[in-house]
Amino acid sequence: GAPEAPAELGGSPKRGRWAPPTLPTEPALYDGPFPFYRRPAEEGRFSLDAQRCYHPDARQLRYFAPPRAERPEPAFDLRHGYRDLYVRRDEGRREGLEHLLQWVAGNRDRLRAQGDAAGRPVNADFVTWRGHLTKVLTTPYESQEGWLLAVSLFRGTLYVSEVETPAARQQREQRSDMLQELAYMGYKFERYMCADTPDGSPDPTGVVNTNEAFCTVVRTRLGSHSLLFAGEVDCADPRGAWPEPPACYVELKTCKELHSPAQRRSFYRYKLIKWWAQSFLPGVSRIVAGFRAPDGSVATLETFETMKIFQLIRGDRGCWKPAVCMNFCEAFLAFLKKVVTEDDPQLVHLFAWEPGRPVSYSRHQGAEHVFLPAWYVETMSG
Ligand code: 0WD
Ligand code: CA
Repeated sequence: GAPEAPAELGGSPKRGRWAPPTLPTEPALYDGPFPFYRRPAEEGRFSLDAQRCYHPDARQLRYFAPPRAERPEPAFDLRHGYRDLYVRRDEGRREGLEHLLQWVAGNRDRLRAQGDAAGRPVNADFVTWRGHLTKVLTTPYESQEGWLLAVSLFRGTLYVSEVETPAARQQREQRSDMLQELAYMGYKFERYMCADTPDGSPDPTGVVNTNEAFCTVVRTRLGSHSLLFAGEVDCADPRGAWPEPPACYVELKTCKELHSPAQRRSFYRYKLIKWWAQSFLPGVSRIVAGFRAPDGSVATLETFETMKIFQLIRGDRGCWKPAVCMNFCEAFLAFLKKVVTEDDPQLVHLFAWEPGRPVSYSRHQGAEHVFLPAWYVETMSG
């Protein structure tokens, strides 16, 4: 069964005064059997074009077209185009759940027709971005970056939307040119690995525009929590072992080349946890990594099957455990259900976490932090 409810969950009386409950994050508290996680099913797709405009279709989906050899020949030059062929998304524009809500609103008749015992317009306990859940999954093992998640209950569904922490904002605004180039190299790698058509070949000469995105919307269940979330995916493999979405999707990553067993172990411990969580959540079956050489070329390609990653880390005592990540996520979702009980899109509970501390929350009524747009509340109330 599930791990025991942590002692702190009931709220700890401090000198007789009631203190709001918190949720501890220590891995040992969540070490238990892997919880029930239903195989994710694709519920829909949408695209964002070069101008960041929403389209309810798969026009931005690209196709996996890797080179034959593990060592690409001719070499991929990941730095090519950084100065002159790069159109960057305006990251200062906080989009929140906007595009996902556009998809929900556009599919409201179908979502309603799915039938919901509770009579909700959206037949799910939680609606959010996959990236937000990735952060929750990795929390028990994270020691660097905290998070802030805003939560509102609206017509029976909990909406979860990230708020940028002051530290993350500062980091984003002061990102060095070197880090920006590294981010570019990740996108450029996609251009070398993907084609625009199922039978096409990559054309890495064009512009990299990070406004463009293809997103899958999946439905799944973790323990007693039904989830509807969207995630950006890099490409689909029409010829792979799993031709159906979401298993046909391939996640592309770049990483500094590994030179020693110690470096590889550190990669498994600190980086692979994030890659695993991100792809496991929506049922993406493969992650293809390009390991970068110092000159900005790809030295080797390596494929990680999402479902086999736990075998790579199992032998390393003190390494992360997938079950801990999932049990913590289940406990966190239960915590949200327990705390956020008033159905009101104007009411926001802000859940905050910093490494070394438990998850805490604060309550905000009206204007401040409200994230469900008026158009969405109106559309879904009709
Ligand atoms: O405005 C916001 N607060 C956020 C917007 C926070 C998180 C995501 N987003 C947007 C992204 O721009 C994208 O449209 O949501 C969509 C992706 O959501 P997701 O799949 O839930 O996010 P995640 O799993 O963190 O990222 C998936 C991919 C990334 O791939 P890598 O390999 O780097 O993990 O989405 C892209 C990126 O390619 N991506 C972004 N691209 C530009 N700016 C960003 C970003 N801030 N975040 C993710
Ligand atoms: Ca990627």
